[in-house]
Amino acid sequence: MLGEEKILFSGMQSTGNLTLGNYLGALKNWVALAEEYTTFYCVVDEHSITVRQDPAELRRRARSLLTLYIAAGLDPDKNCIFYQSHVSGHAELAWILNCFTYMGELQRMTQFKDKSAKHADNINAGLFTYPVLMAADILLYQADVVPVGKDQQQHLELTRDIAQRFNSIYGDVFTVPEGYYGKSGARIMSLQDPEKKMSKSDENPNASIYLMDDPDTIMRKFKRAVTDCEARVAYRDEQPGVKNLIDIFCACTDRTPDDIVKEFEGKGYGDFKAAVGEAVVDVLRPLQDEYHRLEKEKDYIDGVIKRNAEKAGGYAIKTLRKVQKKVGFPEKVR
Ligand code: ATP
Ligand code: LTN
Repeated sequence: MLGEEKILFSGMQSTGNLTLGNYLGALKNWVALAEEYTTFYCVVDEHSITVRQDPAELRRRARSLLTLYIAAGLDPDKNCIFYQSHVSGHAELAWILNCFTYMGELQRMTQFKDKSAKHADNINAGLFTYPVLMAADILLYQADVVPVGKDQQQHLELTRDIAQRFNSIYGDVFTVPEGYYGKSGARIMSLQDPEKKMSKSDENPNASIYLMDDPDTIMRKFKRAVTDCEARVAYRDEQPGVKNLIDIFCACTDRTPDDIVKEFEGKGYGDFKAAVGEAVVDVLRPLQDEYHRLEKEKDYIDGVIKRNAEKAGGYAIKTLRKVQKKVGFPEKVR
């Protein structure tokens, strides 16, 4: 209940197919934390249009992502699972927070720099102010904790700065949130370039394991994963490809790097890669089965979408009204 339990907010963009990085870096932690908090798990579809999208495809992916949240183990009766675009408060608060965020702060964001390099033909203002909308998502629900992968740490720190700045002017309006970065899996790297994070928008399908990949595809991608010519399973920065595979193995099995290095002492990369592949297949199988079952439950999913949008909207409006009053917007005449 609000006021008793602490509040957790997190979200994912409905762009591309979810990868193992999204699962191990975020979704898996969401499930682990769900019991301890009042939770809001959002499909942040408004963030997705910072990059051009096909409308039908975006709609399909948003529903698929929402279904996947449930398939991963989040009970939609206990966790508020909803679409960002169904709660207008996100965009409304984002506008206000835009006026409390500096250009210089946004210019420093590495995700903006990366994405504007990648989409040089469409460097739109939304891409630039993306972190402000993310801050609005979080602050609207007065979240205490935000589980994300390490790549989002910079955005989360900006959210904290915006909250503190607003509070220092208007009093205690926002809870200042903490980031939560899981122990293992916080940064899963590309299987083809271990210096780059595994990303659902990577053009090379061999770089990522998609959550819906079948076992043969998974095994094949691991077989082809880039390693090195050391021919030794070791957990060290000089062997980033092998290190990443160990990280994946650990996150899927809850084992430690030491333990894995010992098991593969004197063995080649072939055996090791096959073992990592099998661990991943085992983790993804139940999730895929549940997803395919839920996909067919149209009325059930529709009900979840409707109920939870209303519930989220109820929380959001409280913060929004408070903020509007603080900044000096006239109250509505009733
Ligand atoms: P895109 O490539 O489209 O920017 P993405 O794969 O980075 O997308 P997001 O929707 O931006 O995915 O992120 C969803 C969540 O997954 C975030 O919490 C993010 O930190 C986490 N995440 C994304 N990629 C990784 C990764 N390689 N390792 C660990 N966590 C990740
Ligand atoms: N920016 C995040 C997605 C995101 C998010 C959020 C995560 C949007 N709003 C609020 C946590 C909380 C990303 O690109 N991964």
